[in-house]
Amino acid sequence: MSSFSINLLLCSISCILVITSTQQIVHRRFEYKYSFKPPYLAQKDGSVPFWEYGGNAIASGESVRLAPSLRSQKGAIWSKQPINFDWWEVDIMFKVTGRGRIGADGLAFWYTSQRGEYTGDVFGSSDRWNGLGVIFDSFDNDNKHNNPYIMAVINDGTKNFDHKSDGATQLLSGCLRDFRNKPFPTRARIEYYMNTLTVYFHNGLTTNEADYELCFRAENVVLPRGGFLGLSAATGGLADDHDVIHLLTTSLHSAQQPGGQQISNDEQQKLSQEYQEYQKKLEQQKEDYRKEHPDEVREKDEMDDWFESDGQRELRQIFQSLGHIQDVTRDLHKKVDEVIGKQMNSLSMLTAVYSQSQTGQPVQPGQQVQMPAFPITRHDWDVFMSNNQMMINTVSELKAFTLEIARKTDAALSAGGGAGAGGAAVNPQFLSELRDNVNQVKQTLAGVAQRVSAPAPAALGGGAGGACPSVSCVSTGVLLMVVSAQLALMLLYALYKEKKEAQAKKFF
Ligand SMILES: [Ca+2]
Ligand SMILES: [Ca+2]
Repeated sequence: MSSFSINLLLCSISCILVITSTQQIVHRRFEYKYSFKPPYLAQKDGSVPFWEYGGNAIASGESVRLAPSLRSQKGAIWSKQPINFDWWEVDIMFKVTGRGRIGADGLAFWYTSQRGEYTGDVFGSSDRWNGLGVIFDSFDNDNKHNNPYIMAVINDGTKNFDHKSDGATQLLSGCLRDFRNKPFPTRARIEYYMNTLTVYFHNGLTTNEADYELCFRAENVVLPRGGFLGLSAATGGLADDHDVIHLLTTSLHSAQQPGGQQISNDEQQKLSQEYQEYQKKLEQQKEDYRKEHPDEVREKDEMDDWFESDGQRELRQIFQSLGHIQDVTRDLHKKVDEVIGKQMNSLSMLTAVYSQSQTGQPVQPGQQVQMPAFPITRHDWDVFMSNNQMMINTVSELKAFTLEIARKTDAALSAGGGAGAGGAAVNPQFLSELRDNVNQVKQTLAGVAQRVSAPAPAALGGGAGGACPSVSCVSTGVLLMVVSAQLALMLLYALYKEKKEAQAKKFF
């Protein structure tokens, strides 16, 4: 067995040991024997471990091209073994790309009691299948302008797929989604649990894991037990490239299912032993490889990325604390917004009270006067404004500081990564500098938090304006004028900034 397949096995076994259930009662287990993924998807001899492919399909290290963009091509890949669990989830990452505005024919995922042909009539696989086909149909045969379409078709082995109607009368359920020519690979997650079939689709406009959308959910679906997993694709007169980047299978076990939820001690021991053996083998092979290819040692050492050194761990911890600081900053930002909102409220209240006192209207019974009737002085206003400005400055300083740290961390990480690949440790000077910076940010944050929570000194209190005579220092008109002048200035600045940005964009 080559070192690449050992890599895959090692990773998969560790995945089994590491993956724990995130959902309440569903226990999940990654099934490496029913999965393939890059890198080293195919080995040097072109074979894909645990899978067989045929027809026009070609496997490389990075993907399986089920059908290339040539006329009338068909290809498929099938798991060598039938599955040995009842409920599962399959995540497929694929790309259907072509230069035409429309393409053909499409791609299909299969879960069937028998493996299909490699050059069959239904998207590259056999007709009259027994089980489930999830079909990504690119070409609109019935000309109803409803393709590309994703649909599930269940067959008991007796029916022929009706291409003329795009399977419209046979499908269990489906959804209209365009999966061709997306900036990132599209993805589908097919879940079969407790006789409920759910298909989610990721439109490939982002790489965000959270962007799966529900395509459909169907209940009371009964599929044959112990089926084979497969993928196939076909082209016609029009032709797209049909590439599958990964197929990841996870078995799902309910808490009640005996043996499903937890690996027994024996099994765990066996797996650990297997893991140790593979690790030894891998080390041995790495050593041999180093002896044979001294020049390529550096590239080979990338496998060490699976394990973290002390320096890497420290960097990871710094990243985590940076993330934490970001959260705190966001909270602070919210609080500052709240404070500003409250200040605006107080200001409007003050204006109302002041205008009332000016007109000499008596306060109506039941009307609440929350603030004493006093005018806002110029001095109070200045203090208020300077406090505000101080807060804004502090927040922007904080932002610049955080960015600086992020930049330094990036630099340190890349320096550390480079050094790590060379076998050396991360520069401790970088780390201590980073730590100091993080501590400084923490202190600054604490200072800001104190300032935000502390009562604004003198502002709006009127105490500092004690020297002011009982006659108002500033009339409502003047106050409103100052406020509107301030607003106008802000507006002008925003416009100016926007113009500058637009100019800058033009330049780049
Ligand atoms: Ca079609
Ligand atoms: Ca159609």
